[in-house]
Formats: sequence, C-alpha cells, structure tokens
Amino acid sequence: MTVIDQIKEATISGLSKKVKVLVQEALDAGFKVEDIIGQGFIPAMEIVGEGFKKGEIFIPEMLVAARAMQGGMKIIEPLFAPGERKYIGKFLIGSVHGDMHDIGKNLVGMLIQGSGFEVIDIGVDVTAAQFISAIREHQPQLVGMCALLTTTMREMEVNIKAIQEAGIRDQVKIIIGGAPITQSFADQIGADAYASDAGAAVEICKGLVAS
Ligand code: B12
Repeated sequence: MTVIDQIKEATISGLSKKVKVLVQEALDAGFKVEDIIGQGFIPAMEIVGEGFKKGEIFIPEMLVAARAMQGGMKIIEPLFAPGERKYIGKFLIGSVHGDMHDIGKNLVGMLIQGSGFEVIDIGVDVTAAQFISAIREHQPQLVGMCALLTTTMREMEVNIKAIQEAGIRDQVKIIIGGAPITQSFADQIGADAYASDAGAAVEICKGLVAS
C-alpha cells in the first residue's frame, strides 16, 4: 500500500494523528500535494459520504473522518502559494440569523471541502446583510444556508429576497438544508437546491457548478 493509500484509509478511519504523520511522510518522500488531496482525502471523503448516505456510516464516524482530513489539510495548506490551489468551485456557508446550530453545517462544509471545493464558513447567526457582504467579498458560486429551527427557517426567505434586492442573485446558486427544511420549502422560497444530508449536498453542489 502506498503512503497515499494509507492516508486514504487512515482518513476513513478518522485517525487524526496517523493522518498527520502520513501526510508529512508523503511530503518528505516527494509526493505532490495534489496527489495527497486528489488520491487520498477526496476519495476517502467520497467513501465516507457514500456510506453515510446508505446508512452504513453514522454522524460520529463522519465527523472524526472529516476532522482527520482537516488536520491533514492544515499541514498541506501553507504549501500552496495564494491562488495556486485548483478548486472545483467556491462554497460559502452559514447558519441563518437566530440559529446557533452548527454541527450539520460544519459537516456539510467539511464534506464539500473534502470533495474539492474551497469552503468559506461564515459561522452561525448570520444576518442577510452579512451574507450579502460575504458574497461580495468572496465571490462564491454557491451559497449554503443552514437552519435547524422552524422559527429561523423563514430567515432563508428573507436572505434570498435581500440577495435579490442587492442585485447579486444571478451570481450565486443557493442551496439550503437543515432538519426542518424540505424540497417543497426550497421551491417555495426560490432556493436553487435543497439537500437532506451532507453526502447529498456534495453531489448536488458538484452538479450546480457543472451546470
Ligand atoms: C445539538 C442541538 C442543539 C445544540 C447545538 C450545538 C451546535 N453547536 O450545533 C444546542 C444545545 C446549542 C441547541 C440549542 C437549541 N436548540 Co437545539 N438541537 C440540537 C439537536 C439535539 C441536534 C442537532 C444536530 O446537530 N443534529 C446533527 C446534525 C448532523 O444534523 P443536521 O443539523 O440535521 O444536519 C444534517 C442535515 O440537516 C443537512 N444540513 C444541515 N445543514 C445544512 C446546510 C446545507 C446548505 C445543506 C445543503 C444541508 C444541511 O446535512 C447535515 C448532515 O447530514 C436537535 C434535535 C435533533 N435530533 O435534530 C435539537 C433541535 C434542533 N433544537 C431545538 C431547539 C428548540 C433548540 C433551542 C431553542 C432550545 C432552547 N430552548 O434553548 C436552542 C436554540 C439555539 C439557537 N438559537 O439556535 C429543536 C428545534 C425545534 C424546532 N422544530 O424548531 C430540536 C429539533 C430539538 C427538539 N426536538 O425540540 N440545540
């Protein structure tokens, strides 16, 4: 098994320390950063995301795998000169105003990052004005909004209207999610997409940037 395969296996198993050691080993042995990500982390997170979708892997395992990947990415990221990393798209995500839940949002962000997107996480309790200024600053193709409360899910509609009024609605595709969200709610408020879980979010986001 190559060191890259070992990185993949250790990431799937969520072995954070081992992943860091292996990433350093791979770098010392002259492996390219692109191979560590493209043949190590991305396939690992694809396997984890698939397993989660099928109900074979559960949230705690997915979280430890995603954390292991993030730990490894921390070693790699400083090696990229600004603008050098090739991402498949830029994804901005936040939990809406009034909502402090972030476990699901973080999972979605980590899995999307693992699938090759640049992810900008703007945190929780994000107001419409903050979404708008973050879109202007970071110019993402995709914006993800998370709400876990029936009382805060309405904020998504507020945000979409505000983004429209700010004249930047055409620049972004908006995907929403969180436990109370449904496809029909997404349709009703004019979101571009909805995903029920992090695995589905990855597939849908890849489709959105390709379209
Ligand atoms: C953990 C938790 C908390 C923690 C949050 C910690 C944190 N850092 O997130 C704490 C204790 C802080 C908390 C507080 C509250 N909570 Co709470 N909380 C939960 C709980 C138990 C789990 C939520 C969770 O993390 N699930 C695991 C994640 C992985 O699942 P998920 O969030 O659904 O995410 C998945 C998908 O939805 C999707 N997804 C999520 N986000 C996004 C975004 C995008 C863009 C996409 C595409 C997909 C997507 O992908 C994710 C991964 O597959 C739920 C109950 C439950 N079982 O859902 C209640 C729950 C959501 N909370 C509830 C309530 C009422 C509250 C409080 C108001 C309680 C109070 N009285 O203080 C406060 C509100 C705080 C606030 N202003 O936000 C209610 C909501 C009821 C309702 N229908 O509105 C629930 C349902 C509990 C209940 N049965 O009453 N809570």
